[in-house]
Amino acid sequence: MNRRAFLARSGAVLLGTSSLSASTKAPIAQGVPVRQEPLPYDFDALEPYIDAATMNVHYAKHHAGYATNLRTALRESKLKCANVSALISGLNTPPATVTPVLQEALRNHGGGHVNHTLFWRSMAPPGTGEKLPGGPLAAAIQHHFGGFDEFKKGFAEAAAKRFGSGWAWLVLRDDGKMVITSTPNQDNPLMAGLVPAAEQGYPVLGLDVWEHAYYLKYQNKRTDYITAWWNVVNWAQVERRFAIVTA
Ligand code: MN3
Repeated sequence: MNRRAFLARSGAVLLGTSSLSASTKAPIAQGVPVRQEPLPYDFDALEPYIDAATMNVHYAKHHAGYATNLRTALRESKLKCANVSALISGLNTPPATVTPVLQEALRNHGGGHVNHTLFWRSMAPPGTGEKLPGGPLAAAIQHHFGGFDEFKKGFAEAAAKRFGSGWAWLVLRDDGKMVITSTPNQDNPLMAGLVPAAEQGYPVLGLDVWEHAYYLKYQNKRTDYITAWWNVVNWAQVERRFAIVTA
């Protein structure tokens, strides 16, 4: 992971350093502010694939908790942060005010906040968007995986096989390859030096496979949740993120 390249692309303000933010022409849409964005749809809008009760507790309790704890950790670290994506990509080499305990808190809650922000953005009410990815993203999936069905199978496998809590990802690596990866807990592929090199890259799509994401409706049947989730993927938004990371 090339941190400088990430900062340039994201227009980020990292750890109080603002020199990159004004001059870059890179779009900031990949950035994640420290506060929760409003959900772009109602809690019940993803029914029947993701139920309203799960959405409510997931957004208003789990994600809200990560965001609150992130702000506490930033305050205790004496850090200002305009873009949490940039923060977590540089967490391996934090300033001296960040103790190991605070670094761990920023990793868990900063990761949790970024991951969930990307997750909400990546979904839309069923039937309202494209059923399949199009444009350059479709071409890239064809090139790197041999087809959409092959990609879908590999991604679903990564999500199903993640032991315990974590995420499955479609990422674009610095070497230009698109790969499917998986991270434990709230780790994110942007966390250079904290996640294994093979898992690193710019997230294009992520799926939450913590039990809190599906247990109320699907109980132990994680694969049913994964199968259902494809119906609410917002491909237009995923294509947009792909355009940003390949710009
Ligand atoms: Mn979650």
